[in-house]
Amino acid sequence: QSLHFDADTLSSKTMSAEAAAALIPAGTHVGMSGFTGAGYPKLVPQALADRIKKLHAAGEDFRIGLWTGASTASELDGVLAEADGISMRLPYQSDPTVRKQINAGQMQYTDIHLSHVAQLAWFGFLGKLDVAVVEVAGVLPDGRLIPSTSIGNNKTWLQLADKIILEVNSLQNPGLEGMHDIYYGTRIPPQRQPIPLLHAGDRIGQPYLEVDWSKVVAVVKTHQPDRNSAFAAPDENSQRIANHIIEFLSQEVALGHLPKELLPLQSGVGNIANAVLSGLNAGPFENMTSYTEVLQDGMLEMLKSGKLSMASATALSFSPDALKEFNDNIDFYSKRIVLRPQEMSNHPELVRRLGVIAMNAMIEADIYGNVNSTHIMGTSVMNGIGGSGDFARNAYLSFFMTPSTAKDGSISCIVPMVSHVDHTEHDVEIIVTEQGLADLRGLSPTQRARLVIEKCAHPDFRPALRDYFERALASKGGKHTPHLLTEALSWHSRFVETGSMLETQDQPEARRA
Ligand code: 0RQ
Repeated sequence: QSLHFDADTLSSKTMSAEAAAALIPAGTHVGMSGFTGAGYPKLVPQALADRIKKLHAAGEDFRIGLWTGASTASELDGVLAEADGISMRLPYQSDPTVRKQINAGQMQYTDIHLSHVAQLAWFGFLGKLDVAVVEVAGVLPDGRLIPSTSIGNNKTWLQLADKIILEVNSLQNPGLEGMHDIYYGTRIPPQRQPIPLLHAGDRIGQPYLEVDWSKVVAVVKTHQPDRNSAFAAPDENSQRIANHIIEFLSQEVALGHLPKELLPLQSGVGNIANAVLSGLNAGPFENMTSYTEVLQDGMLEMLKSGKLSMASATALSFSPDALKEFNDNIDFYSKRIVLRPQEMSNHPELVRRLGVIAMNAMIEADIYGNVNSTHIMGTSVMNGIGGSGDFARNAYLSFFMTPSTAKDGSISCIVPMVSHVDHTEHDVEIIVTEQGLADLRGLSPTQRARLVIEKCAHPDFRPALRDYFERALASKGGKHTPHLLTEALSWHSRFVETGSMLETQDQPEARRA
């Protein structure tokens, strides 16, 4: 039951996006819905961006701190960044304008594990949340809210914000009702209790979001689609990566390390992840489950084929074709999908308990198994850590995957030392490129280095990696994790200077001199 709601509440609070945007003060923290291009507000951010542009033209300062679930779309991140309206962004983004401004030093960005965001807000560590702008799929006669295609941090935003603006999107499928599971049992320490979820498909909460309607200052009606980006068909490298993983999982089943239906799958975003899921869909495993963050096309196909019996996530991020399949058969899918707040979909306690198999893409790994998921050449952020850390550290098996080279072969994705660390050698178990798979479990750093070089590096870079490692081992430094400190990041600086990590003929000699 939602507080302060009666028959007139909805109509009395309904207004235009412009009128609603006018209720957001300058300098505030605004928590918006949205996760991987799903369930973000479609009209209020645009109206706010227009207002900000006018105020800037009149010489007034106006920026907000923008908090979301994860990445949104050009109608949210894009327009607000173009209006120079964001002072601080958290916790994950993938928008080209936002990225450009962060890397130009014009926008502050704090990149946070996605499961941590809600608790950090509750602890008060992020400051006060002033306004929530949340898309919902509908409002029940008693005032409770039917969540949209993502939940993300919406429960927390609605509970913590002083003022709430709701976008009610009539284009979202009414059949979403009942798919969500909002757990209201979270507490902050020392009141915390175990979370009563034992299987990936368990429901431990309720299908609706509660809201205190005395805080709702505006309701805006919308009828707009989510971002719905299409995926490229899996390329050869992605397929090879997928094949290595499936072969490895089959061996693990044969060894008795995994049950034949595997353990709940987590799959990151992007084309490699989708290729792995396509491979699993065509592969030998039956009756699989998933406990993941974002449900993309690949998992929908697995649900359709019956290979996946159920899927848990916090967002539905589909291509236009997959969205049509989902909408046309929502009765089938809604029985097999549970959407949860991101603090639950990514919860370390649950990931550990369920024994999730985590599969995430990366930018680069080093020979010792440290992984960089976020930074190009150590300084420019790409997207953010997202949920990869939530899953990698707590998973039963933790895979990181990448093609062995980037930018037409000029960059090796296996390097002597990563230029930024998101996942340390302690959190990374299996590294996979199209060249092969390195199973690092139980190995020492030097054992890992030999395996990563031989199995994962591209042949164009393998000799130089062997050379680096052998010279590091022969140097007077420690033999546990051998490095040549003056050379460890030279591959990156060579790329910055010359546009390639590949050595020219005379470089190795020059370096040894
Ligand atoms: O550049 O866009 O200019 O072409 O990085 O690389 O190969 O297209 O791979 O789209 O899967 O992204 C790690 C960024 C991979 C992503 C990352 C360049 C490459 C290209 C993208 P262009 P690809 P993907 C849970 C999991 C963190 C969050 C996460 C990511 C661009 O997967 O953000 O794991 N992960 N979430 O050319 C320089 C290298 C490079 C490189 C690739 N070594 N050096 N550039 N690129 N390798 C889900 C969520 O949290 C939502």
